[in-house]
Amino acid sequence: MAEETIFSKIIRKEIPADIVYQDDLVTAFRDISPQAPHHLLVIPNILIATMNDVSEDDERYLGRMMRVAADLAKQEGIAEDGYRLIVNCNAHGGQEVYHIHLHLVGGKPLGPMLS
Ligand code: DGP
Repeated sequence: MAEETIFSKIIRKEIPADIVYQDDLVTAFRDISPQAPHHLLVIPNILIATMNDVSEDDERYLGRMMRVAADLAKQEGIAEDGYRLIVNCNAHGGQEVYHIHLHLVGGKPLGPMLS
């Protein structure tokens, strides 16, 4: 069983976060350390530690995360110019928080890859 992270506390509103969207499946909030003018995180409301742990039963969470990210990009006013969605996995992927999260990053040209 994976250990809870700070993101579980954000979902339960036990610690402050700039939550921009929440429903029965996902929560979205502003990244504490933004890498671009717009940097949101979209997470499932259940603990899935890494992409390696995603099961068929989790598909509705993953699907909702993608759709909500697309809606938020429009809400943030960055959909037309474009943006990037990123999921980091484990050490080589640069994952720091072991509760999967979709980064929604935009508001400037991002180049070929984020470092
Ligand atoms: P990753 O490297 O993909 O695991 O990214 C984790 C992101 O989570 C990183 O961009 C910073 C963000 N983050 C970590 N702790 C907190 C927190 O307590 N609040 C918020 N809003 N973001 C956090």
